[in-house]
Amino acid sequence: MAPDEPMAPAALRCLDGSTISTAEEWLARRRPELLELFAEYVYGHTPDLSLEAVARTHREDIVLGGRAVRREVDVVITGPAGERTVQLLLYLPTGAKCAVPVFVGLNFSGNHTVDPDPRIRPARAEQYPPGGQPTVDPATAGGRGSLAHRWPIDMIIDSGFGAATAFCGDVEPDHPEGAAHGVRGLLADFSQHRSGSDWGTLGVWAWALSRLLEVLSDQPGVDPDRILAVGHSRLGKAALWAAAQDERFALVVSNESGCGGASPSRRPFGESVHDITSRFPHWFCPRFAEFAGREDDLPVDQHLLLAAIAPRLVYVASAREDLWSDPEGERLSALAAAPVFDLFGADRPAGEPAIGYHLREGEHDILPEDWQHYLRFAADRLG
Ligand code: GTR
Repeated sequence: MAPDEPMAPAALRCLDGSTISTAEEWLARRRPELLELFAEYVYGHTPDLSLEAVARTHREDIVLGGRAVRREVDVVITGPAGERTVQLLLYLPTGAKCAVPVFVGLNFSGNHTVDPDPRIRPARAEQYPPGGQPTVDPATAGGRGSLAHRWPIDMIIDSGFGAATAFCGDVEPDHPEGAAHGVRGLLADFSQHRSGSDWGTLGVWAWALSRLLEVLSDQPGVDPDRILAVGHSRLGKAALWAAAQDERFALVVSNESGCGGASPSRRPFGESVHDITSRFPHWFCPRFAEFAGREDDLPVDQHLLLAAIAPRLVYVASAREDLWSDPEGERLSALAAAPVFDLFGADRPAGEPAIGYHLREGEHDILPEDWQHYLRFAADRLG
């Protein structure tokens, strides 16, 4: 793809060649077609799971000098082959006069890395990839608060929002054999063998985000109509796929989600389909790997994932030195999705861009500076 070519495939043209010109046509025809294509070729189909998710409050504490309540909620997921607990860490402002919007996202290394408070239960060793060096030492919980900069809870609370997070390894450990030790292992017909359009870890993480949304919707103090998905990098890919499928998410933030997230697969820059499917074969459906080196044959590209979220809110963020994620590609994707948001443009004040975007200086990470943008965008747009 040359840099100034329009991004293919065209957002407003259906597979049968017909053109979409209204919001109604988009919702009735093109969006369902795109969701099916992303399931078939990229992430795999999300099955209708016969799994029950029940929430139980484990403990509640007043934190941040009285400005927030922190709840640890156990989300117990039960299937024919057993049960699994996803620990949800939820912070809500104590001073709110009404139910607040809440950001929800998975974290990389355990809830105890988000907040140094020793009362938070550490993640267990088996939730990490075997042999992979976890960011923290799960045995001693030595990494308490080590990733707190990614979750600036005080800033989020003081802006009138709530924040909720759970460890991605609680849902399913991040390695090729992780499925057996996660949610998929609870299914009666679980098999480690996958083919074609069978879902992968990103699909399972996205599924879990929808379960967390349901749990949050029932929590006192949370506004169920303003639950906002957020994710960094691989977890940003999962957040986008969750929000594309589940219209209950009012907004999604993609922080440097890169290849398989906001960056176009067709752009020969940064991580390629070959790179990502060789290193992380478990993330996508097996079929996605067949497009390594022939990305132009994919019937979708990632700007269409952003478009599938319209007219709900989307924010894409990049970092200048994070070349592996292709910051320019992420920006071009957001631009290429804009015509779809414009179909719904009557709902937006003139001149307001459809999708939020920023490029900050620095490397691959999610920083308080990024959150400042997300909080401002969400406050402006959610009303
Ligand atoms: C990298 C991977 C990226 C991105 C990143 C992350 O190794 O190649 O696609 O997901 O990990 O999640 O931090």
